[in-house]
Amino acid sequence: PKEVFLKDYKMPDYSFEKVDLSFTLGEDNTIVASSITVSPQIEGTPCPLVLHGVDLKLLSIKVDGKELKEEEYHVTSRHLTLPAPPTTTFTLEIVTEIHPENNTSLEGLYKSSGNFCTQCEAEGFRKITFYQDRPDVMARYTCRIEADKTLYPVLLSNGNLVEQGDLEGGRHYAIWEDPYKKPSYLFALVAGQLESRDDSFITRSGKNVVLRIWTPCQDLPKTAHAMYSLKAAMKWDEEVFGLEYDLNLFNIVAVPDFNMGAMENKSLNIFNSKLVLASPETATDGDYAAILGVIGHEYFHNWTGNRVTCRDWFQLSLKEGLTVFRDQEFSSDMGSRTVKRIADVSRLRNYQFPQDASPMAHPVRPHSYIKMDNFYTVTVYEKGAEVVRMYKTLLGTEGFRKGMDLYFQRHDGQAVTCEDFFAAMRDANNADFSNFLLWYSQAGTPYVTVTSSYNPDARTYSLKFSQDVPPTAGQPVKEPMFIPVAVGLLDSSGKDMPLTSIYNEGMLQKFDQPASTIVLKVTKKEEEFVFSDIPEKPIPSLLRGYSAPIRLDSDLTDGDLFFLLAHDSDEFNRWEAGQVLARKLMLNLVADFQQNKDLILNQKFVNGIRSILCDSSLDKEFISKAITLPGEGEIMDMMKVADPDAVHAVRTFIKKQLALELKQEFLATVKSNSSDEPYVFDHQSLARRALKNIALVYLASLNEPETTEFALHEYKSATNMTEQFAALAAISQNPGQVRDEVLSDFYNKWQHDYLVVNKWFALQSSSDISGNVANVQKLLEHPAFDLRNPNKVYSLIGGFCGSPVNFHAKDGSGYKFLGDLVLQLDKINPQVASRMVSAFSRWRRYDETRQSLAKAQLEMIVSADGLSENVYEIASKSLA
Ligand code: BAL
Ligand code: ZN
Repeated sequence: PKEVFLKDYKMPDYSFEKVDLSFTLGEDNTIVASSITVSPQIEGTPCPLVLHGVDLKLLSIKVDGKELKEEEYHVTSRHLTLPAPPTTTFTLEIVTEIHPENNTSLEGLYKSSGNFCTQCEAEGFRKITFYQDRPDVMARYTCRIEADKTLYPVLLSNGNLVEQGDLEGGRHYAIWEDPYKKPSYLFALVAGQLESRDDSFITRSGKNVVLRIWTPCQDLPKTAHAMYSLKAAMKWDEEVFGLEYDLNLFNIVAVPDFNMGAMENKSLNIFNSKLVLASPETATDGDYAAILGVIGHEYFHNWTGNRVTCRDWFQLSLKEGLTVFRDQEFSSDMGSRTVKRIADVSRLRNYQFPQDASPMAHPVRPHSYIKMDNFYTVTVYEKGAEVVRMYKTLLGTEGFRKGMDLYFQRHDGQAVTCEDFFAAMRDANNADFSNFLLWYSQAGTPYVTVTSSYNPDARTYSLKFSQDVPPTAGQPVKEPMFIPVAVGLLDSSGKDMPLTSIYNEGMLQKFDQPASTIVLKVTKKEEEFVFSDIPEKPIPSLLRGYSAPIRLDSDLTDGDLFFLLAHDSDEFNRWEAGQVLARKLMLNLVADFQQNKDLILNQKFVNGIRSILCDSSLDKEFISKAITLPGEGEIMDMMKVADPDAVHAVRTFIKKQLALELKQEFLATVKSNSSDEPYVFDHQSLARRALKNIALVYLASLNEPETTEFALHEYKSATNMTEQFAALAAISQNPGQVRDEVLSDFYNKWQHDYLVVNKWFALQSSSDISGNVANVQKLLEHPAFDLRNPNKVYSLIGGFCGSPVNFHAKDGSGYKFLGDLVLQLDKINPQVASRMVSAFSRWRRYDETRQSLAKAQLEMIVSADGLSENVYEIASKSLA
């Protein structure tokens, strides 16, 4: 397979001004006719025109109305080339035949539950027609859709509906026109039996925008929250970034078969139905929050992605990192900022850090790829969002907004690069960012250590930083990064000391106003910062709000950490202090476990958890996060050789021990947070449910008849999915008859709702119950399971890979299960198969036995006949 490199980027040889598409949709085939106005970049200079095209049957090709002779073009399995097209502007007309009815890759035009829909990002448009399928080719599109009127009464595409009518033979048509230039990846078409929830939004300049969310009729009642989220997002973007919607119509369509979460096609967002449909009875608070965030995310792309797009796919984080940052901020403003930050940082640590330390480690802007689909990663998205967040940390809210304004002023309607974003931020603020761009080009999580010292005579306090970026594939040696570290100093009463000046690299910086938090700019391998006028030895609160995506190690003692946990004014760092303590404690217990020592839980830790749990001044959602132990993956990630069994045993031990010692407190928590009120998705209510649910998980871990009965009562009396599912999950921790009965009761209740059934699959597949691979094998045969549906695969197979003990079972059964399935899946849907094979990429982190078992599966996969490029890239890079 051919690798594409960023360094080889070349402008396209031809620009496309206007594209008229016409689709004749049928049951046995679809005919796509395109008419494109093509202009050479340099007039008068002969140059071949190379169009992308995959799985297309070419029916005809004309230039300026004249059919081309066979010798005037040639077609391969990937391209259509015109070796000598006209050297001035011309019209190219192409007719192709495609087969959406057989397209299981869910890329290009395909069918989902009988309806037609598209997914073109990154390179799916080439499965629809021959085209320069790259984001820097931006054109104005019209789209005519013709189909059977009974089977496909609704015909949608981008932009405005300009014409529609009936045709002979029970057929009808619609013509859509998008006034904005766009790259092919933003093209969309939907045709099917759908109905819409309609609403409207008046923009701040007074424009009326019609909003429509389309689903099959029976799902319409479940779109209320999505509509609420859309309107909230539209308002938020106006208020926070001054960005207004630019058309009179905004459509969202929910489809059950979708590789990703959702897609930001211009004015016609297509969503995985999981991220649109919600009712209190069927969706959890987590689902509601995800819908809010993703509806916001796709809407925000209208400016960050669509109006200003990427020059090439290496720049993906330009739109994704920025838009994730925007959706994170939106969700923060709609709920608890601290809790959202905690959730985002946990996600980064549990998924991105491991990727950054694996053979698949890549910079936020990758240098190369075989299949771009493989780079829609937590690094490009989540670490990319952290990079954007650092601009804001460095420039402040106003400075960041100035940078955004300049970015749009300079680049509206263009396809640009990460440097363009950087330059806008820098120029709008006259900022000195020195080596900040390294965040885009260097992979690996920087490791920063801090040592502190206090000089009582000079009343100075020094923080010495040392940074190291670990080597990653293709990048053995790294430069020091530009790391913003937000710092506060606590006095002995727990209050923030006023900070008045700082000395660094021979420069004394005095602040106009004393500050409680300042942002240190750490740019060198070793660097010291000295605070003056510090009356007593402080406790430092480092990396407040998690101001940079790094691993931080400091000389804080356990006593300091308990102090921060109790007093830090930065709530994120209060949580973090607890997490640092828990990680240390867990790692020590893992060592004990490995040496067959008795496990003993530190009483100070138990007391710390108790005091958080019982502190009525704290936000309940914050408490639920603060009493949640770090994930097993996070702990394994900190070990030299990851030991899933030991980590699992230790985490289970601590959980049970806490439940034993704090049983009365947990019981009281569940009782005092129960409510008969109807479900409302607001912060206060979801915080209450979050706290109640975690308390229930602790209690049920005891596996005593009394606690199981208690959880069962919660399961039976729940009136919403958040509480019902949490009770089910709590009970399911313990194998046995109760578990089996409750799982089967849940299925019987919800078998008609595929989204709920997916939760049921995921709960079972991700279970830690030993030997669970056999259950998962059985579930593959369940009538509700289907390998062709990505959500089902993510629930059942993805869920299984997320269970460290079972996926990494020492007998290799988990690896074999996945290896076999990857090959089956690859024949159906390479993108989904390649996501699944990623679970192997960290195989070197484990002991030798596991290494050789996982490696054997990867070798088997790589050598399989007819393997997709998607799976080949991940599997071969994992082996490298
Ligand atoms: N652009 C792909 C889906 C998303 O990130 O919005
Ligand atoms: Zn996105």
